[in-house]
Amino acid sequence: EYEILKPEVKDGIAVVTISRPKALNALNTRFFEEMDDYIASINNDATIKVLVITGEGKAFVAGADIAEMVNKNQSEGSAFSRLGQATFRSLEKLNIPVIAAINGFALGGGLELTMACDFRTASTKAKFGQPEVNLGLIPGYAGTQRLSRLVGQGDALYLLMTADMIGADDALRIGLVQ
Ligand code: DAK
Repeated sequence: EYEILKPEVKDGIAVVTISRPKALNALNTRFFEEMDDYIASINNDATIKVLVITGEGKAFVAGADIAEMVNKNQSEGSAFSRLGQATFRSLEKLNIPVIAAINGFALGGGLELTMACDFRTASTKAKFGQPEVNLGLIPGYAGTQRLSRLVGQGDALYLLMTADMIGADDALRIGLVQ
């Protein structure tokens, strides 16, 4: 039983909706546990040919769950970071195409999640950013690495160091979305 993920399958296409709209689908420990389980189930199902990931409401994912992170000490923070890195690595290694269907805010850990997918598609309402620096953090889930590979070092540093949010047109222009 998932609390956060809403999975569906139709004609070999799996669509999983991240559904915690009251917190703009922010990523907490429960999300990573459910996503690990879900990825394993997709891996074991040869009838599924494509996976689409999207978010419910006005956000795709507005980042890691700040309310959960704020109480962590150094070793707990480190474990939370490694947990997300492992989940996103498993997603990246899935042997079917994975598409992020970005319906709204994709910030921080949310943008990192999209970058572990093979393709990113965006609605005109989508907003992208790496605002970790505003919290005194750097991205915890390998976003620094994936972002610079996708868009080049200049635009990656711009997003990481300014925390600016960009819209879908600019994301398309810099090659962040297809
Ligand atoms: N976490 C938890 N709750 C969040 C959230 C988040 N990231 N983003 C939004 N929410 C909650 C809000 O607190 C609010 O809850 P209530 O007050 O209603 O209870 C609800 O979602 C609706 O949000 P807003 O009222 O703020 O909605 P608006 O449309 O006015 O604004 C916004 C939307 C996306 C501009 C705004 O919510 C916002 O700025 N959100 C925070 C964005 C953000 O800073 N995200 C975090 C990025 S940092 C690491 C591990 C992980 C990470 C880094 C390091 N290590 C352990 C090393 C990852 C970091 C990040 O992802």
